[in-house]
Amino acid sequence: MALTKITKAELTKRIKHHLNFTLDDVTDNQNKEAYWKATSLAINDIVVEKLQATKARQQSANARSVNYLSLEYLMGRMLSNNLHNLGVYEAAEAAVRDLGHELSDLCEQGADLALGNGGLGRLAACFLDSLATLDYAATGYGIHYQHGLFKQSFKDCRQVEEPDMWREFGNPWEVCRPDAAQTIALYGHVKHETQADGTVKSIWEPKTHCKGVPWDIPIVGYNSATVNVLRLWEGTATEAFDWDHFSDGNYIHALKDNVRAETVSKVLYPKDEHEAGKELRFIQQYFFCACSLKDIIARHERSQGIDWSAFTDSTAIQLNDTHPTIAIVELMRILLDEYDMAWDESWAICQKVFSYTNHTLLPEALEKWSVRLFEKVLPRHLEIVYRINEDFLNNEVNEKWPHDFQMRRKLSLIEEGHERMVRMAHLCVVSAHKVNGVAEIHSKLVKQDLFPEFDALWPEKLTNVTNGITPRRWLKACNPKLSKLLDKHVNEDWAKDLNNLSQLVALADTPKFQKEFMAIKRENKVELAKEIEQLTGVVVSPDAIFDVQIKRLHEYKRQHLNFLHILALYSRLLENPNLVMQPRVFIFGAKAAPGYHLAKEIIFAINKVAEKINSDQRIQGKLKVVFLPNYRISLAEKIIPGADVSEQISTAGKEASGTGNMKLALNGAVTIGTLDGANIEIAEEVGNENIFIFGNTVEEVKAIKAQGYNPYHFYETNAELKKILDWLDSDFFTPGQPYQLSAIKHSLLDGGDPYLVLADFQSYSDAHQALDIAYRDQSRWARMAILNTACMGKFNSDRSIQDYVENIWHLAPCAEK
Ligand code: 26V
Repeated sequence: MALTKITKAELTKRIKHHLNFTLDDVTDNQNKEAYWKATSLAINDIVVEKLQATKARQQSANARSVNYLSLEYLMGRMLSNNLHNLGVYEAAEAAVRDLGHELSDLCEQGADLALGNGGLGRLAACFLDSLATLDYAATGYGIHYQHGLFKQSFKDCRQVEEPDMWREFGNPWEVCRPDAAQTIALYGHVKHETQADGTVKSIWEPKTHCKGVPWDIPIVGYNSATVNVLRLWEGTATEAFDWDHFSDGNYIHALKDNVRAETVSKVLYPKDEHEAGKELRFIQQYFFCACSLKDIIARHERSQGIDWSAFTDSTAIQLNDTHPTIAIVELMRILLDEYDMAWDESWAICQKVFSYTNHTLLPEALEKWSVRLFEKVLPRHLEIVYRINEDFLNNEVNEKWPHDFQMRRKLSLIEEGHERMVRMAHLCVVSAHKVNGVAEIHSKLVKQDLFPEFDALWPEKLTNVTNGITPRRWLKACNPKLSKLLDKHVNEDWAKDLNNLSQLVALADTPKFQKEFMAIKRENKVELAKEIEQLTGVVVSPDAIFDVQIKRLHEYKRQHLNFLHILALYSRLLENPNLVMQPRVFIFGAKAAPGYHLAKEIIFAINKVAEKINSDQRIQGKLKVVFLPNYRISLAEKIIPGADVSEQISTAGKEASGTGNMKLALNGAVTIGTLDGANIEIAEEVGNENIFIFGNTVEEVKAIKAQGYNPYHFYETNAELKKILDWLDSDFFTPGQPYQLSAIKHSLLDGGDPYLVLADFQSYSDAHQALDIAYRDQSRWARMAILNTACMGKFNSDRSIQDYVENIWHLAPCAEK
């Protein structure tokens, strides 16, 4: 029963049941919220049945499973996705219509689960979808943050942050499981006891404890029998703690402890400049790793008893970036201290179980924690880290590079300096059996530039798994019109095997198909234009090119390069109002980390410039700029189907992969991008004539930096660039208040332009000109757009998961017989 069979009548009955008995809310027929909830609860009943069957099947098969440890999951909304994956969307649509509602409206209700910052968190969500779709036994582990990523609005063109209140109206999909709560220890000190045999045993005497209560969210596979679980831990005080104080009559004190324990899962940290030193973040990491490991071990024990040799057969643990690295040390501690296992045996188990994905090369983003903090919060774990380091340096490093002090210093898990730091990535690479990057170029740079010595030590360890996206959410559910067209022209189920879209290649030159394809793009643009007007008040024409840059705001992603090009276009239009060009709408969506000053200045500058350009009659509506507030999954789902152009313009070598690039191309947007991250593989798939590549390559970037880069050279030799940069110092966009936009100019010239914005400007501008010409040839553009959709098969996250399964996790599917 891969596809759930349920009739409209049955669904109607179940929805009514929940309206009556769960929500006690039948009076207001217009209450969309109530109908959304009742529909979700009705669907969840089906999901839970499948979940129970999945558990039983996986248990009886003794299925080897992967445990995905991630501090972030960007799940978005769940109703539409679950309906599509169950194959009951149409039935639900009919049922809901009978009750007086449009299902698409109800699918817009409910919180958008934003328990993550960006690409890394969304990747985790896509991977869970694919794991269930391919019938693999898998559990996602993370934190049940009370507040996810902040809500963004603009006030006087500046970003304002407000707390995300996603739990305000409840989440019909999740269920609390107090029976599976875990208690973990923190702080305190280590006692050393000499044993009868003369060995010394370390005994951790913690100062405090914290309880983790799990919330389970079901993960429904597409057209499969599997429903897996995402288990998110919430922090609470332990009962023992509470009752002690309570019986003292010290109720207030007891509550205070409660508050402290709850702080652990209070808020998701936004990607910020300085993460080191944040004790709470470190505790969050340990809290969820320790709870998850106890849960994994308990699950193993339930099925196979305490058999550690079987443990490595049944369990794989994937670390999503270095954030859950402490899990490695925690498993060592459990084996050594709680199960009295020998060091070598414990170490062998850890190495077999763990693997690690690297998601960034940016030096400032590579996690380090101070030895001081480690010692304070997890004193026993620090001892273990020291021992791992000692063994590594004295054995592996010393054998390969005997008495090479420099090499020891370079590879050590401990960075020496005025503050000694634990290098989490080194700890991962030393401990894991596989380390992967997330796109070909990124993995190559991980080997060559980031960890060349580790690669020399263990040539098989470092590998690549190119990222992917789930075509269920990112095409089937978010772009129903295009989906219907694909259903008509593609023989097999493309949402299961995206490679089937290659059948469209044969149609790319057919005028009739081109017309159908572009008519849908236009309808989607009309929808998007409405959304834009609603969100910003700006009216845009669907005949313009919709040029989209949606991603976190960061200098390396170069929203300011896009911004400079907009200024150049504006300048050209002012100089020549009759300039022949297709009208263009530049659409931005991005949140800046609250502490990232320049990123916020870039948002301000784009909004300020947008104000002037959008109301300038002289340019006859040829140029519009909109910055959509509160970019998140549900907004992405509206923007992507209506995009013509996808901006993927990071400095070569900086964007590990990117996944927005894949989502936009899949929906028929043409990429303008650098040879960076997955753009390179996208170009390989679609062909160079169907993508606009510009800018310096990784090698050229390196050469420019090695020579000593001088941004002033471009300022002084490019008159247009000089003019627009000088605008930023004037009051042209901020009447009466000059210098308000100067921060960008300053960072590009005197700040040294670390991301080579000026070096790539001309090439970017030329690529845009070529793009404009291509767009005006409607049939040529239609062909490009179709081929982009047709050639995205490789970027199905099912393919990524299959790569992980074959090269790293070694799972077998556990499907229904
Ligand atoms: C972390 C930080 C931390 C502090 C300073 C600024 C900064 C900038 C970037 C990061 C990256 C964190 C890891 C991450 O989210 N990487 C993203 O992972 C995606 C999924 O693999 C990938 O597509 C993106 O290219 C990559 O940036």
